[in-house]
Amino acid sequence: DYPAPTMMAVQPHKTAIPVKGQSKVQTVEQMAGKWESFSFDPIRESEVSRAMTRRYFTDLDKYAGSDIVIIGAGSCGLSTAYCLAKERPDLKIAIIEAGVAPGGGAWLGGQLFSAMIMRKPADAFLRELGVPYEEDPGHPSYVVVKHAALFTSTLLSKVLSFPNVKLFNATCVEDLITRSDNNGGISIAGVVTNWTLVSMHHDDQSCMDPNTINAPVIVSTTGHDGPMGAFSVKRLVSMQATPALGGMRGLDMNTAEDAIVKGTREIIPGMIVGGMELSEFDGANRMGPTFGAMAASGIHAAEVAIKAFER
Ligand code: AHZ
Repeated sequence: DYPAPTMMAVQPHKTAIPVKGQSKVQTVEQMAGKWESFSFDPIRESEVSRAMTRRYFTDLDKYAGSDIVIIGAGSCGLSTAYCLAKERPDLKIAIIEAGVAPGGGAWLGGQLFSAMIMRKPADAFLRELGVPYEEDPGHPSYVVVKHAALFTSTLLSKVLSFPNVKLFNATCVEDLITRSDNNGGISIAGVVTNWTLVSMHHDDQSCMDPNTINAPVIVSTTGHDGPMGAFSVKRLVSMQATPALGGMRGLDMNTAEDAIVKGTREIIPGMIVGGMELSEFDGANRMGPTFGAMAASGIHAAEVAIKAFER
């Protein structure tokens, strides 16, 4: 059997390019027309397990002390991650996403419709990412991305390409790590995590204690209330760190988008809230299927997070 690799030997980001085995095939074109003789390079099954687990556990070790944790990989959280990672390649940024699939509600434009509407001036973020869009003739105030998934997959792939970002998906933030000050206030010192499947079964399984990530700054973008949404602001209320939530209000695109972008801020020391989670805290309107505010709130959240980190 092969010896288990030591933690010291693992360099996850330097092994991203596949090492050639026995295969003579170098390009896709060279595969064509040779299917009779096609075969994969040989592999031992346990190698596959080790290749995955040693990287995952190395990342768990590395990001147990993160610089910034983003909770929720929806359109706002991913926009925050992109801006943070681009601006500060020196920071360790962990993204914790409860779902298996990151992206939150941004895989469709609204209901089951494909097109994603972005009100100007958030079209600047599409140009930044290189996402193609079209103008709607006679409607100069917004642009249209032909499929919301084109925006979300482009943003996600760019975020995941940054070497200083780790996405832990299927992982849930189930509590906040807090510190008390002498005046009865609290500040944030990280997050408490668990596998989402475990978090969903605390009532019918024996206790499985969670894991922790320390970080001086967290950005919470868990969306508006729902099965898991508005997690961090609801937790602040239950620990009596803030008064009752304002509660998200009805749909009004014109007030909602400006309010979310302007209101993106640090609500207690070390915790920045952006995207639709903020609508629950502030009692702001919802905007429905227009996504410019999620991108702009992410840009704003990244700016506030860097200031908080540098304090
Ligand atoms: O799975 C959630 C989703 O991907 C994740 N999440 C929630 N609670 C979590 C927890 N731990 C880890 N405790 C958690 N992850 O957070 C993500 C939130 O994404 P979203 O798309 O729901 O929120 P957003 O604020 O990024 O975008 C909102 C998009 C909306 S909602 C809306 C309306 O209802 O009017 N309009 C827009 C544009």
